[in-house]
Amino acid sequence: MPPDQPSYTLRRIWLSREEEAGYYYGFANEGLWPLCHIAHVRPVFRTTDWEYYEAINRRFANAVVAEARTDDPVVLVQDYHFALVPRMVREALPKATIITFWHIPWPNPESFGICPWREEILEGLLGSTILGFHTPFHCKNFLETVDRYLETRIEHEASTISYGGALTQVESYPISIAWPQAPAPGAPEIDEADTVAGCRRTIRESCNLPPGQLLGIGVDRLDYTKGIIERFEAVERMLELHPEMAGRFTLVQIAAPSRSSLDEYQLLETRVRNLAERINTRHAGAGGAMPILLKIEQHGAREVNRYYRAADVCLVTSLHDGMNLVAKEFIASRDDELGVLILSQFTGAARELHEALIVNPYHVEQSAGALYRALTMPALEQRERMRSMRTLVHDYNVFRWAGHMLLDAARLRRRERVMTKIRSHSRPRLRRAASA
Ligand code: GDG
Repeated sequence: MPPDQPSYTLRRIWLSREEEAGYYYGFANEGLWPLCHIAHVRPVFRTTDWEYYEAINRRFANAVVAEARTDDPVVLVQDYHFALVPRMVREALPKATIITFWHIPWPNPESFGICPWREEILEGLLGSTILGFHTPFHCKNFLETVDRYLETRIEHEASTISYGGALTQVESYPISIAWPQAPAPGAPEIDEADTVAGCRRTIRESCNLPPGQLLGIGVDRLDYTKGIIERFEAVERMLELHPEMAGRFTLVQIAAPSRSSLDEYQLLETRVRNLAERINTRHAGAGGAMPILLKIEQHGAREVNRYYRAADVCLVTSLHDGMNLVAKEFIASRDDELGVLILSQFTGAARELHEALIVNPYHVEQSAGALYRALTMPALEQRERMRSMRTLVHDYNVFRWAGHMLLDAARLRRRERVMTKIRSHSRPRLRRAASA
């Protein structure tokens, strides 16, 4: 992979339909996903799903162990689908350095305690050498959860957990994106259609909107954690408070279908469609421009980028989100230093992007106010805010994220090697002392 420029080998692990339903849709996405997000959707736990989850985690762990070329490989485990893999790999390869990254929030101990297999999940994760979360708050929740349900020794200052004689370092590593590459010297000029002016023009044309239309953009998987309903309600409230905006403002909502075989997701799609229709009927402008253009389909990455560049405001209103990369992608796309980001306080990104308009998505009036403020913000203020956020996302990009974890792992490996050496030097001396 990637096929046109092979640089690494991807090994696929095959699942049957029943395994996919139990392991992926069931335990991972009807159990762990709602369990870890405060979005008021009740997690569903079934013993059969758990059994699939264990079996598939075992299958992946076995594949990793079979790929290992040394007895102390570095293994990276990604996300909530693989909570048991770290311990399974650790049992087969005790000297491995296992870095696990949990991409979603970690809830408080009471919420996590709902999971009937909470001890097993915690034990699984504590097979890791390093366990990463997006924010210090998620780390704190994890430490408190372990403290509540397992017999361990926790060093809060060092953020380590000692369990069964092994140590796990719990750290925050806020994820980011790859900063777009600047064109190489002498490279041909970028296509007119991809300039900000070109994107503004062609996106409005393709959406049948007038050239001067104020445009908002939302890009999400169609998921109940993303606050799409609350976003639409904020648009409606803004139009009620500022009727002069009717017909002048449109929110384009890209909603990529996701986990659509699950009931909660089908229900959400119906609610989102109905609400958009109701708001459009009530608030369509005189010229016919709708307040909400709902696009429930997968878009190409270049296309998504063109929407970011065409927009006046990007709305990220998640009810709970580990990080939220859309916020960072929007910023990276705006080399014109314009555009306003409205960002939910319940995202990891809000811990870093202080110059966004931070909102509580449950507070409709507040979000509506922020939307109006964004649409009327002077260019000078937009530029100040955008410039500062661009510096941050440029500097803390995804390579820093990965590099930071790998450097920490290298430090722990070095320490372990030194300790092994010291132990092997001191052993003969201890034996001599004992015999004397
Ligand atoms: C999890 C955590 C954490 C969306 N629609 C389309 C499309 N997208 C892309 C966006 C963005 C990505 O999907 C969504 O990323 P998020 O970070 O917002 O959210 P999750 O998928 O829930 O990811 C999250 C993340 O892991 C990383 O750790 O930030 O908190 O929940 O890149 O652009 N991309 C394309 N077409 C679409 O229609 N091409």
